[in-house]
Amino acid sequence: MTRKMIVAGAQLGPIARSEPRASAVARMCTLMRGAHARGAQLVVFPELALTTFFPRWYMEDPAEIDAWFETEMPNAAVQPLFDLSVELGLGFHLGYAERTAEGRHFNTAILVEAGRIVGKYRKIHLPGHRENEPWRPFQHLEKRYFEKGDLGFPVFDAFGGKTAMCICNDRRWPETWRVLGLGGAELVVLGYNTPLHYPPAPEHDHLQYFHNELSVQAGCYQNGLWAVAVAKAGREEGCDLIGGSVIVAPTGEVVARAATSGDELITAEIDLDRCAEIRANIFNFAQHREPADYTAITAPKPGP
Ligand code: CDT
Repeated sequence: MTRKMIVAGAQLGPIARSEPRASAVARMCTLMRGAHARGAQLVVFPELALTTFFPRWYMEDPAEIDAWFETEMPNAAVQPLFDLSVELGLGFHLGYAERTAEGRHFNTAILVEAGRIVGKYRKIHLPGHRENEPWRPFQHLEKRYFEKGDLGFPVFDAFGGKTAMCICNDRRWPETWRVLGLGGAELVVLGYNTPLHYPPAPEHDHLQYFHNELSVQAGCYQNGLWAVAVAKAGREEGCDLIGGSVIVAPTGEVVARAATSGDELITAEIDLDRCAEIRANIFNFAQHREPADYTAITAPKPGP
């Protein structure tokens, strides 16, 4: 049986603070229909895809904060995505803010096959800060609004292979990719919201697109897997978010790249069997890894 399939990245342009979920979902449904027309079996949406990137604002009122979170998945607002998944036989990956029944808050992503949730991940590397920092032109308060994910880095039997997720800042960490690679992942899907301007080190602003591709390409090559990395892009509430959504092969080569900062589909045919080109050779973990010399990687981190 062939392990080839067409995957799509559904980049989203800006979502306004006032834009209702129904509007974002309608845009996503249009992209799903486009992906289906191109023969895709899986479409990947960005991180926190249902709303504007709300961690850019400092909030104290719990009710105001909770309004950005989903308490059920699926729910009425996102049901059209699930219905379309069944109608088109098209799976999807969706990032959203999750509030659990116990009142815990996570930056979450799911995998949906034929309208059914088959995988869930909660973001582990939470960037930014906890308190208001008025010197910044915009905040990045993920450490305030989310708990660190508690599901580890799971790998799922989905879409005909071993499929896994990470979210935005996770992609910059080699540990993310290596743990997923060790778990057997053949395809990693991820969404991101990456501002063009990084207030603590603005001298790196011109490198944002480069660092995105560098991270994803290295993760793919060094672990012999495919990735679909998808942006929320464009000028959102005065904050420029990079686009640059990409599909990357196990060789590290970019096989599809977005050209705009708006709603845009990218697609590629991927062959999961190509992971072996790397895994049976240069990065044959069983033959060549030396974990006894890597203990510093898992040593407890020093205090803050
Ligand atoms: N969403 C997210 O994780 N964004 C970060 C921005 C840089 S850290 C403030 C990223 O790694 O792209």
